Amino acid sequence: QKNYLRESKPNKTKRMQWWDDATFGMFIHWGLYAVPAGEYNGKGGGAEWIMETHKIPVSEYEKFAKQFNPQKFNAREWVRIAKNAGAKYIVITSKHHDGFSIWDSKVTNYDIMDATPFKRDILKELAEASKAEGIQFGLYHSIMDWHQPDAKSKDYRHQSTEKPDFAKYREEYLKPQLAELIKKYNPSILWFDGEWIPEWTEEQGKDLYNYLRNLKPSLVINNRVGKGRGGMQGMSKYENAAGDFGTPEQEILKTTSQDYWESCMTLNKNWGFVKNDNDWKSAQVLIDNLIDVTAKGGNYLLNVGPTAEGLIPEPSVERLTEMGNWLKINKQAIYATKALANYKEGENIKFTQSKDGKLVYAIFNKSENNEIRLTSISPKAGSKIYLLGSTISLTWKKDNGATVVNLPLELPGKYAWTLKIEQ
Ligand code: H79
Repeated sequence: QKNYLRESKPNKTKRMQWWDDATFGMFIHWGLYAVPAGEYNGKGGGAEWIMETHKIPVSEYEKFAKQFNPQKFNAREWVRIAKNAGAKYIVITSKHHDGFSIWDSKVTNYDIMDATPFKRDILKELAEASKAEGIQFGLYHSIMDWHQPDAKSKDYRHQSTEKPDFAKYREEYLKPQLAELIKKYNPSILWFDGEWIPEWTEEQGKDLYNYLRNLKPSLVINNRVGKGRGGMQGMSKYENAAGDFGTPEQEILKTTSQDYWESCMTLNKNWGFVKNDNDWKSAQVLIDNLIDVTAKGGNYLLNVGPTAEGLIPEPSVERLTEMGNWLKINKQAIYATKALANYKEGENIKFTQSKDGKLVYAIFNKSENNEIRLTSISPKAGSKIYLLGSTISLTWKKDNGATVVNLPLELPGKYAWTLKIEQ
């Protein structure tokens, strides 16, 4: 057993490079909770948390498995939706808090093969489709488990009166399932959650981290594997916490960070599918978020919650398509870039730079008088400035210390535009 907890910085940089360069991923929350779709016994509330929200007994919740038969599921189609959005990786819920396994697990019968009429290995199909389409494949896995008797946490009412043996769950259920997932589907990322239960400790997290890296050294693992996460802003709150990156949830860091981080966010209100959740973020907001996250050096993991039929909701697809169209023009400013100390100017301009620092990208979502004034960066005389999506070199001048760039009358595409500045 090698100790991966004290990896050298150059090693980590190398291992994390593809992930750091990827910048944009698609999260997928899919499981039995897609069946009730946010409503139980005529009452709304809860999505992937519906079991807890409505205090549904295990034996009742298990019945959703019999109804889980997503005949319209097409793995290739889902991966193409991600790819067409410009996402470079997907992360799907192998098991959420409800404890249901959406792959062919030999460790339990509470899985897609034994408990549902569907009987198709969802993860196998998605792993293969991802490989075929050149998309990195990641798995979300909940440490907390409301179904396994030995996993029952004293924090949740699903606990039984018997004494749960958490160590047994950890050693004989959680770890074997994870080993199975690595062996069968070769994931690039493991994304843990549900680590806040008091039964889980930082020591167990470090142990698990090491166990998994020994099984697959190149794995990228989030910081929820241990107890380091500081609330919903998600960054590790102490030195040497287990995990490779911070996980702000439904929020974006206020500024740049020295640590790797990824902001995960929903497209509407919920992670899992909820039939009457129509509170969709606009394409403008989503693209502004992607720019903001990138300028601050993070990744953006944007979620879809497919239906029990196996479809990614159309409003999600529409927004992801808009993002993909925007990225087709502006991709150079997003992927494989790094943050500038001065990551923004005013409210409407954000900066990124190429890895070698030779190119600066000024991304703006608003301009006045067909010009952009920049005061926080100062290109050398003779520097060329281009607009991404156009080949014409723009005219510019210095004015009172500011750099004033003349924009063409017609800007390519919608939502936001990028000046590429050759320093
Ligand atoms: O899978 C999705 C949600 O179901 C799950 N995470 C995303 C990715 C999620 N679980 N819980 N929440 C979201 C909100 C829970 C917050 C709390 Fe806590 C858990 C409050 C107290 C315990 C974590 C630990 C945040 C603050 C302390």
